[in-house]
Amino acid sequence: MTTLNKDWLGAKRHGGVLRAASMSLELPQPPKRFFHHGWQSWSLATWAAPAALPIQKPALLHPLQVDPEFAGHRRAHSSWVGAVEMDDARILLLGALGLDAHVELEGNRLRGWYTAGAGRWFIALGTEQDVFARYARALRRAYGPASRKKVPRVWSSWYSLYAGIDEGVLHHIFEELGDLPFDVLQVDDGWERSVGDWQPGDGFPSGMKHMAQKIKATGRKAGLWLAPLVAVGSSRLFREHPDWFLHDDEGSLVSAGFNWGEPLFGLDTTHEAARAWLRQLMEQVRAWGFDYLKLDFLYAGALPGKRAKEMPREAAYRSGLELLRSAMGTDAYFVACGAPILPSLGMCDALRVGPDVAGFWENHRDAVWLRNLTTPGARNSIRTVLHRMWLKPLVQLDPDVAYFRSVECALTSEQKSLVKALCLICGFKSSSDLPQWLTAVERRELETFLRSASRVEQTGRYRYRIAGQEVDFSESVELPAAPNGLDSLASAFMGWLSNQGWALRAFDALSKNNLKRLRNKI
Ligand code: 9PG
Repeated sequence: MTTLNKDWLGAKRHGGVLRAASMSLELPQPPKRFFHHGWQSWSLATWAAPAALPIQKPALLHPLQVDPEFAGHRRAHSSWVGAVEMDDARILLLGALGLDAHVELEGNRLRGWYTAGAGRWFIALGTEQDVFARYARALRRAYGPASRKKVPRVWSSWYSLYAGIDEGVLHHIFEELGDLPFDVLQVDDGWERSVGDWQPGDGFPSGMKHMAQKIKATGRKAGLWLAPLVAVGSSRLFREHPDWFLHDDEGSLVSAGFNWGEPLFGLDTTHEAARAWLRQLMEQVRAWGFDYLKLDFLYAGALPGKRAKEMPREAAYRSGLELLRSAMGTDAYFVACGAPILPSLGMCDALRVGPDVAGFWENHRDAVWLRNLTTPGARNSIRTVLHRMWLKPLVQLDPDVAYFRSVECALTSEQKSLVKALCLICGFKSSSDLPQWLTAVERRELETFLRSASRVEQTGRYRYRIAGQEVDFSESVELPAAPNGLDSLASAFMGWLSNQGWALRAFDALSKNNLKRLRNKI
């Protein structure tokens, strides 16, 4: 263990890179705030009180929303990088340059450790902007700079029709999109037979090559969503090859969470047969004609478990990503989503850096009762994305879509503007709005957004000037208060209910009804 005592803070020159299995930095007193960096795209990143974050519920979703090994950690925990704000407003940052690293705060000690031996640590003290910029530079030396490909403007099917898509409806939408300046039309979840079985489902009788051709005939690139490292229990892939999936030391399957009304399992990316299958899958989607791939639920390849080849889970994940990248080719545009942050650097063109946006601001059930800030919602997305902006030199940042419609959207125009501003700051523009749902004015606003090249300046921790206009996100990033009174009763009940597979299955059935309703609105 390398220990630096508090006198070190008074030294003239701080910072630099040290190699150690664990680090302990002594602070003069407990800090005012702690920077928590969540494990994967959807996990919360935020400044908060210097204590453990409340344990989010339901536990059933921990593998899918946070690093499950640290979901109940009793001290303030952060994946790869933590920082503290001291009394004099200076920021001390402790960040790993390796991949199997964690940071925690206990009282006046900021600690970091690697799970598999010694690794490099970056330490910096100064203003927030400065220490994060320096850490990003050190990471850039290790993992390379952000992709130099032109950031595409993307229309995606998810945030309008969700899984309720079929080829007829998509063809119709492509026609209605007309000459809106999108570079990519991306088919999201809903095309596949099943999560694990990446063949077109019943709604796509003409096949995916035909779908890609239809898109390319509009003069744009074809995009496709897949979740190659995860499978639902009912998929053929899982039933035929349970041995390709992660197991624990006792031989039980490792949970990758619950979605699509079913338990999920994560692929062992070190298993030779699974790797051959992954390679073929990527070659197949490229042969279909898709050049933009949104690979989702990638965390499933980085979960704790026993692997065919023993190695740290982050290294196993990264070798999976290396394989996916080489099989798809460097010319494909690769968006990593639901992806552990540091282990994805250098492997993808863009990285989703926050939870899903949604056509609403915040869900009281999730935010207050379940204390879960990783679920879809514009506020959750804004909060986490803003705390990941420092990653910009390392990877193109996908903050998710902006909304221009009023149909099927409960966001106020001010909230929509904040989401739009977030996209402009990231420099990544996408939308799922159905042209049929837009008024003439809204369609023009979308077009202006897609064509705009805005000058962005950061003027405070949560303040930006975009094309001369001040945007203040301070209220958006505030954390919900702990539940009390009736809310704490509801919290206990919902915590229990949301952890029941049958209840999640019932939610899924309800959402299927909603899909039918949406379909009837086209
Ligand atoms: C398709 C979607 C969209 C979306 C992705 C991902 O349970 N969860 O916490 C959860 C989070 C995100 C999520 C699904 C479930 O959405 O981010 O853009 O592609 O999958 O299913």
